[in-house]
Amino acid sequence: MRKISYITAGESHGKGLTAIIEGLPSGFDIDIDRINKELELRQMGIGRGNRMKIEKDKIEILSGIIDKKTIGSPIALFIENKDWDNWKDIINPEKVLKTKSVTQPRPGHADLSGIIKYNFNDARYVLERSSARETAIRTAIGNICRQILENFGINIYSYIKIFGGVELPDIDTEELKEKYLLLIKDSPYHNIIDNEIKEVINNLVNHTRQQGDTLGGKIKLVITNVPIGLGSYVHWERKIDSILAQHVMSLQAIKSVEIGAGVEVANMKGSEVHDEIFLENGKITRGTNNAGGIEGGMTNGEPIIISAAMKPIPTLMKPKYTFNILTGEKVLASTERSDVCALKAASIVLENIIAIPLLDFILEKFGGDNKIEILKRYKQFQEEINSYWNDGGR
Ligand code: EPS
Repeated sequence: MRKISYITAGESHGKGLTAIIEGLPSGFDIDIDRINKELELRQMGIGRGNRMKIEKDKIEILSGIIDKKTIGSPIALFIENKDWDNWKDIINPEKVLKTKSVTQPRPGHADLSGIIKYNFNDARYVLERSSARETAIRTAIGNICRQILENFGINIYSYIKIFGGVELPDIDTEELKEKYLLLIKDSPYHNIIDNEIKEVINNLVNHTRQQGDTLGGKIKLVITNVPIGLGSYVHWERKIDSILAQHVMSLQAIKSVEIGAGVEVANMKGSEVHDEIFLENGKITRGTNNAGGIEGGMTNGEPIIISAAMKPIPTLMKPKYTFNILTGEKVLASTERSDVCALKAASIVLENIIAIPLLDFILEKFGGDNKIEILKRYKQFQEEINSYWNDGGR
């Protein structure tokens, strides 16, 4: 990242989660209720477990925002873990206490490589930080960036494309924009609107829970009104697709990231993949968007489309085989209270965290320390782009 930096800290059952974000310009309105709304949405969704009945995530802003506006200083954030009340005699930085040991590393989890890497004899120390609880604070950071991006007209949507192997229809961008706030965002089923499919999904989740198993899926992100030319083809670490992919891949349990037609391009001919370019009334348009809004490491003005596959959560109530790290004997993996599926949560997290690198690219291109100068440059750029072709081209 070129302009923004951030760091998060906090354990899943520790006192809370914290973060500092640095590099944001001054003068942008930040609505705290909107951050809290995203935190609430992140906690819901079909397939979530009992932890979500304990937590009621609320953001505390410790610095960097005054009178509901960014002031250019680092923003420090905190979210309390309500569950810490039940854990303070187990996990506590000030006392040496008996930990709730995890010695039977779960296949698919960070447990085993984590204990080897950090020389622990208890995977508790690993899972406390590798837990997706950390995504609460990243959602808050992301939402601050997302609120700033909205000043540039950029909006971010998501929908579930595969829920535990059940393929759901693609949603056209215009339809998504229309239905999103009304039908999708507040629903624990996200874009599963059809009652029959809801029932299928409910049965699937209940059955999977009874079986002690878990489910994954695929999420699509759609980002609209992105200006042409964010990122660059000139050097590998400036390609916007590589940076966006890194952010998506950094979300716990994500195993693949695709842009536009993604893996399907392997089965298509060039004539099928590449989106034709039209100039209509001075505006550039494309017939299709297989490129997912990115060509040559740069945005091309079409919506950015990103798909992410989430693996099923590795904590299985009917566990798989592993070995005990203290005795070496073959045993079943440790079990802990967990979720059956967290696809809605992951959708909300992705919508917000993708705003962090996007804002970074906006700040790189349009620069400045405060809202007025950045928006002025952005407006001037848009006016110039729009007038190129009306004036008969370059
Ligand atoms: C998680 C396990 C569960 C989830 C948790 C992520 O927590 P617990 O072990 O306390 O039941 O609920 O997600 C959250 C706490 C959250 O806020 O999203 C894991 O192992 O990753």
